Amino acid sequence: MNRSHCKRFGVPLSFLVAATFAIFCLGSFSAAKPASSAQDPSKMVAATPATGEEYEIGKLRITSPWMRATPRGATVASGYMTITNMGKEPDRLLSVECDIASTVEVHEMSVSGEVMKMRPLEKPLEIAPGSVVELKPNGYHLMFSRLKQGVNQGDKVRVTMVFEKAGKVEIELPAAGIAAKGPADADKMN
Ligand SMILES: [Cu+2]
Repeated sequence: MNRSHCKRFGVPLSFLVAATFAIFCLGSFSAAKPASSAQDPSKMVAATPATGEEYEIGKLRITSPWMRATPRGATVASGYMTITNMGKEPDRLLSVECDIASTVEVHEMSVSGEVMKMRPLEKPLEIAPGSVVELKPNGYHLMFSRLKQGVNQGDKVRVTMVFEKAGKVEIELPAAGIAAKGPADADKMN
């Protein structure tokens, strides 16, 4: 083909690529919401957007990791994510480490009278085969205590998680705003 022909299509083509990319991004975002509450893990895998904030380790998939920025002087923070077990055997979260906190525990919420309280799990968090375990506000969460530094919005906090079968994985929790109710990405879109 001749040169002028190529040139004529240069601009519309790049526009087309940009538009396709934008549509893809929007599509990924809208697909992300139902995925976090999906109960069928096979469906969830198909719907998981390739945002880069997902990790596969053995038979486990970790999606939508996030946390909130901490208020000034805070000594604790909590972290959230969704863990899917695509395997046929249960796995358990044995330990979690993070440079910004002296201890990291998995907490659960319980209602005592009319007050919601949190407490460390007595046994390691189990991810049953084929199940989706959500760590989210008012539910299971990673509890970072004795913080060595505050967390600012936009930070990516590196966390090492050790699973009984899947082994060790290092993930990043992007920090949303102090009052965020969902992952950092959702926060940005709002
Ligand atoms: Cu807690």
